[in-house]
Order: sequence, then C-alpha cells, then structure tokens
Amino acid sequence: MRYFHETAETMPAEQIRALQSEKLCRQVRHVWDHVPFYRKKMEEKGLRPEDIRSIDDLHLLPFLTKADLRDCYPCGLLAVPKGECVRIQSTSGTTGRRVVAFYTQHDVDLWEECCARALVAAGADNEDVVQVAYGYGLFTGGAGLNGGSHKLGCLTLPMSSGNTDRQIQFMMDLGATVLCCTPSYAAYIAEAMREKGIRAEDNPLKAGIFGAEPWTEEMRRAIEQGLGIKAYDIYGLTEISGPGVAFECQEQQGMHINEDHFAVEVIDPDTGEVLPEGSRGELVFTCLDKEAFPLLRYRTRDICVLSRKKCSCGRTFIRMTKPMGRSDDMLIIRGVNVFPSQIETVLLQQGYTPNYQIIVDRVNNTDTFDVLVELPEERFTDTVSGVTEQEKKLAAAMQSMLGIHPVIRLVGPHTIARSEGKAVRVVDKRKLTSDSQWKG
Ligand code: DLL
Repeated sequence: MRYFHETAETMPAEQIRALQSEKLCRQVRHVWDHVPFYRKKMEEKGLRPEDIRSIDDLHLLPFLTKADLRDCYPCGLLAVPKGECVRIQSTSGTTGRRVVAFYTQHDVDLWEECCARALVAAGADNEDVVQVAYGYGLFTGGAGLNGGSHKLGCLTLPMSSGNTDRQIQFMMDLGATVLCCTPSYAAYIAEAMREKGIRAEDNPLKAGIFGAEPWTEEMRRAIEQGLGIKAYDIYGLTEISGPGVAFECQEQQGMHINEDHFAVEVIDPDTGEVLPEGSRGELVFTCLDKEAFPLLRYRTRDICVLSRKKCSCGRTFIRMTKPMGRSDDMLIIRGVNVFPSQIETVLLQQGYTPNYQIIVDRVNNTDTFDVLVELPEERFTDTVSGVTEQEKKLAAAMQSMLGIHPVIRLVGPHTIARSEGKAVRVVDKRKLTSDSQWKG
C-alpha cells in the first residue's frame, strides 16, 4: 500500500486548487452564517462572503491569532450547535486559558484520515501493530494516531506516554512494528532498551512517527540507529485538528501538507505579507472543510519554508520543512508547551520575586528544564535542608501549573542580572534548527 487515499494524495496541482477554491467559498459562507466573531472581522475589512471567489482570494481574509482564540474561549468560534459536536481536545494551556477545539464526527473522521495517511506514508498497512505512546486525554497526539491506526485497520496499542518498562514489554511481547511518540520519548525508550541489553535488531519495530516538538536531523539519526527503524516526522496543532496536518513520506525530505483539507500560506511575521514559495516565514493555515472549529488564516507562529518541488513518492501535496522555531515565546519542553509567563505567575503566587531565568538544554536527547529563582531576602536561609525544602515546594507548584517538572535552583538575592530593555528570561541551549533540510 503506497497511499491511504491515492486520488487525493496524488491530485494534480490545478485540481487541488480547484478543490480548495470550492471548499473555501463554502467555508467562508459557513463561518459568516454561524460565527458572529468572523462576520464582524470580515465586516471590519469591508468583506462579504461573495468577495471570496477562489483560493486566490484567501489573502483578503483577516488573520486569526492565538489571542483571538483566547478571547473567544470557550465557545466563541464554534460554528455548529454544541449538540452536534462529539469531542473536544485542548492545548496544554497558557495562563489558565486553554484553547478548546471542538470536533463533529466529520471532523474526527477527517483528522483520523490525515493520521492514517501519515501511517501509510511511513510504510504501514493493516498488518502492522501500532504502539501509540503519545499522551492520551486532552492532548491530540494519542487520540489522533490512535484514530489513524484504527482507520488503517492496524492492531493498536493505546499505551499513552510514560511507564517505559511497560512500553518495552508490550512492544516486545505484542510485536509492535510502528512506534508513535515524541522524538525525545523515542530517544529515551531507545536508551532504556539499551540499558536492558535489548539490541536495536532485537526489537520488532520498523518505523516510528515522531512529532509534537522540534527535533533535528542528528536526533533522527540517533533514534534510527538506537531503535533500528526509519523515523518519520509528523506535524500538527490542536487548533487545526492535531497531528497529521503534515507528514513525511519515505523520502524524508519535508512534510506533505494535506492540502485537500488545509490551505497553507507563509507570511512575513512582522508585516503579514504573503511570501512566495521558498521563503522563510510564519505558517498560516485555513481549515477548508472542518465543521465545528474551522479556523481561517490561523497564524501558527511556526517558522518554516514551503516547497512545491516534485516528490518522488508521487504525492503532489506541498511540503514544509521542519519548523525552525517559533515567533512567540512559547517553549516546547519534552513535548509540553511552556510559556515563561506561567512560571512568573507561580513565582509571584508563591511570594517570590519575578527575577528568574529558564535554562533549557538537551542532554542525551532528553530536554532538561532548570529554573533559576532568586530567594527573597526574608526567606534567606543558609541551611541546605532549608533551601532544598523551598526548592521542592516551588517545583511542585510549577509541576501543577505546567504539567512538567522543573529543577528549581534557588540562588542568592540579586544574583540574576537585571535588564534595561527586554529581559532575557529564557536560555535555550538546544540546537534545534538544521541548515540542510532540502537535500534532494
Ligand atoms: O503537538 C500536535 C501533534 C501531536 C503533532 C503529535 C505531532 C504529533 P499542540 O500541542 O497544539 O499540538 O502543539 C502544536 O507543536 O505549533 C509546533 O510549534 C509544535 N510541533 C508540532 N509538531 C511538530 C514537529 C501538537 N513535527 C505546536 N516539529 C506546533 C516541530 C512541532 N514542532
């Protein structure tokens, strides 16, 4: 099996554009009729649905930002009655206001099909055993790949993340052939297997589908060697549906965007100008046929380059490079979205000063996450146990806000450099960009 949906995935470019035009006109009418927020935004630009006649008119529509999504929380962008929805998923959340994405059954089917396409592109068919070690729950990773695997007819192991010993045992006992998780977790699983004396050639895996966080070509090689597999990238975001918005094929030369469902643009993040193919800029997605939560011209903040160069796999969908970073301040640490503002909130709530620094690094392919925090003078103690106790308490408070455990390092009052301009809150030592992504 080479494609999950051959006619869609190999459609000539003109046909994709015609399909996108037809779907966009329908989608614009749908949001105009059902989402007062969109109607207002369009009216502010002097636009009516009939002004959008083809995909070439996409640039006329207003952008949608994460701030708009927060303002519309929870149901302000819902385009169908809540009773017609069958599911929500949600982002890992910023300062208390998560983005809640709604799905009708049609939207779930569409999303799962995108994930099934990714599985086939990674060489899977219905004979495969797919181990899904992305988190299940509000996060889209587990649900998305689980659904894609079902659609393809694979035996699905809904492991969720964590409990690495059990992951390895199920993988070996049930003969998992495809592993789906974040790349950092894949590297950790490889390391744990090595420590147990299981050699790469002894495990039943043949491929992995890894995404949800940035990873380099070096990391890909390490995982491929460590697990004895081919490692494929997968991209997506909750707001647009989840994993499967784009996926890699056997060529491993960028990710094909499912253009029959999502129109993509790259813009200059400062001016909003649409940039020509091949330029580096911010990715903007338009959902062409989602019903419940159809975002139009959503600014992802992910920076990347698009290419329409023919791919030897036969798929005609445009390809995106790995995201080369983000244009906002969100960090992705071990697959979890972390905003510096969340850390500041916890510090202030716990009676600390807002003088802190986040230090993120990658050691043995796993993210480290340290937060340097100044001890307020009134809490100063020179006993080791006193300091350790405060560090533990603060780490627990951050874990409950962020869903990820930082190492807190309390330092003396006034030891963190003050800034005269923008404060440098984050020191990210990970090398996450790769220069040569278009080799072929
Ligand atoms: O991370 C969806 C997903 C789950 C994708 C599983 C792939 C696999 P969010 O939690 O909403 O959704 O985070 C979306 O994660 O805007 C990117 O910045 C980043 N991201 C996702 N995939 C990749 C990737 C899921 N392959 C945000 N490479 C996005 C780099 C990625 N960054």
